Amino acid sequence: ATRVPLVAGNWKMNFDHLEATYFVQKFAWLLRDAKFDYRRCEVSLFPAFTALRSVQVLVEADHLHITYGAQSVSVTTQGAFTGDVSADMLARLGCRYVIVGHSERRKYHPEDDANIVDQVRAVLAAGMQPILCLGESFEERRQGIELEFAVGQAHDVTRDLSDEEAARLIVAYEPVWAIGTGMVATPQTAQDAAKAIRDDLRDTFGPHVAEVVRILYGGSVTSKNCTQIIAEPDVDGFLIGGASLDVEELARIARLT
Ligand code: G2H
Repeated sequence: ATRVPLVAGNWKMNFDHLEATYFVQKFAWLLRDAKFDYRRCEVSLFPAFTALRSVQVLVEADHLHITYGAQSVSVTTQGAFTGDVSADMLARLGCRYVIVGHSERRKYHPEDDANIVDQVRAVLAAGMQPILCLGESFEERRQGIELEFAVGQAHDVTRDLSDEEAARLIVAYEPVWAIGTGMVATPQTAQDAAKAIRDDLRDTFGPHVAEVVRILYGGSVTSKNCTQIIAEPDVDGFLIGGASLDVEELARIARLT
């Protein structure tokens, strides 16, 4: 496959704009020292809204090859929506991606599949790419229905997209039981889910979309487990939470991916 792997650091609600600036500078130095090839593997950071402008200024001033995006987005374009941030605002900050439907958003905010579909549409309409997060909880896994569940989530959110829109998707398979728990999925589990999701994309949109869409694994990824998981043919990178807060660890994962 010609898919360039993506290492995405989801900082969640960590790092203010000064900490983010310091992190990005150090991260860029570490990768430069390691002669990191950004064409071989893309690295992307997901700061809080308050740090995005600082990251943009630094990336542009220093001509960094790091991409970045936001962790969520409003489904509306403008107006009386106190506390929300629109997709156009994010696009103007140079965001390439927006994480959509992370399990923490589904849990702590009223984000259901309908809202997530609208976020995906808003991100695409603003010229960015959604990183659609999904994955089963422990209960579905216990019942043995984890693949149907994850594929169903992907299918329900994406089925009404055009082929052109679907080709710009990124999917992050993040089993809820693996998020922040230290219980990483086995490489085979990650591969099985990624393959099932890719097969469904092929059935819905055809071989081109199935070939180009990157499918990430997320959930307790570290430099100790990333090498085995990325060796799987349908896993195209990682969405990394806890380990992305340690700059040396994130640089290590990028080098190993
Ligand atoms: C899953 C992941 C990042 P962590 O939420 O999206 O977090 O790597 O801490 O499990």
